[in-house]
Amino acid sequence: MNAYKNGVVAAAVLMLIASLPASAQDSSINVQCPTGPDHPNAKCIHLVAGDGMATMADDMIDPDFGGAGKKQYIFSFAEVPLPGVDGAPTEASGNYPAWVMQTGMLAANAPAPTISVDEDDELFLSLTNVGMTMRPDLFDPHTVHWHGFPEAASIFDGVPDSSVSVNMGATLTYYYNVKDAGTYMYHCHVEATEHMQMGMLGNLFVRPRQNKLPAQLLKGFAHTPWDEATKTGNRYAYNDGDGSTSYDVEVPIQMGSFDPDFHDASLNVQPLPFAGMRDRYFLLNGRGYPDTANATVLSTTDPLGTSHESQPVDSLVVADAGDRVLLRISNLNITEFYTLGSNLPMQVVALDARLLRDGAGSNMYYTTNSLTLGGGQSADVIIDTTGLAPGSTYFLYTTNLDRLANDAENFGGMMTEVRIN
Ligand SMILES: [Cu+2]
Repeated sequence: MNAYKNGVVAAAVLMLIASLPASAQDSSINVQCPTGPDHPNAKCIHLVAGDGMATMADDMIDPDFGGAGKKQYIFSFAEVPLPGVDGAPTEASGNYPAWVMQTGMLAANAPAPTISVDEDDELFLSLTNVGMTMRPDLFDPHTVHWHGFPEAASIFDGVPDSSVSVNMGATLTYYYNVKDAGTYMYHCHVEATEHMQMGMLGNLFVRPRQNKLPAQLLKGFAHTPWDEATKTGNRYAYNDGDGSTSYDVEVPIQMGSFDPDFHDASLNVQPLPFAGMRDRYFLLNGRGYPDTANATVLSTTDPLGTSHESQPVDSLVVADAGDRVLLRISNLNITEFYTLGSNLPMQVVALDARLLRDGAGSNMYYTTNSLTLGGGQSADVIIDTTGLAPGSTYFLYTTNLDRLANDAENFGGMMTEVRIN
């Protein structure tokens, strides 16, 4: 290209930049959220990636942080409002990028915010890396990797070898054209062993288009479409065609665990004990029992004195007798297999986001009292509470009994309650 052409291209690029809105021009912290007839099912989410603190379910009191429960240093994601929503500044004000950095610092959640989308949605997921406040020596990028999910393009897969990662102070908007219903999970894939042990793990659900089907009989099952406003109608885990995955109550159950020595080494800028990794806090959705059965959001005060909602997702199952409870179970642990057991029969209708059907379309569902998943696996389980006595309580618990513990304290860990109203 000759010098004249270079000059023309440079001028054209300058004109293009000059025509962009001020916020996009001034900052790499922004969201893309298209509207209009080309994107009737667009859904936009803004996640930040960084660090934070979470509270474990033991009685340990750390003099540096106060309050009962070991304060665990984590890396993870948090959701921040879109521009102009819920008190966030508009992009036109020019204040949104600074607000995102302020709001996102030390705001990490365990687990990462639950993402639930409908089949046929277009998801525009903007990820901003706000850096690790307690580890300013780290320059780690982050990504979002949807585990086992068909992608629109490999650049949105989040595996750093084959797609781009998001550096500090930068944003990437991931695009997903959501096609297959199921129970998935997501995590950061940068330095995956470290970032996943540190907590960059979240629940991800895709709800089937069968929920929106006009009222009709599905092989004898009387279907009415789900209405989110009135919470009436039928909902399903999958496009089953026969109502066999319908449910009344939906509960995410992400099994996991933390090695406090690894997290403390990270907070204290020490060599990380990869080879000696040994998890001692056993968790459902980032909490040990009895916190798993606490229906409130858990908050943790960060080392700078600000309280953040650190563990928003409880695992308490509350149902009326006769309800069908859908457990969306996953394991994203990097070292351990986990077994979840119950004295209630659990009907497994799907594994790894695939409905259990044989080649002839017959149901291959099975009923069990224990389910074992390795890291990266998921299962959809339905518990039918017909006939259970109102006021009774049942348990979901790991049958690896040494994991019913919060570090050194027994009678905790990977367990939660099923309460019948
Ligand atoms: Cu990461």
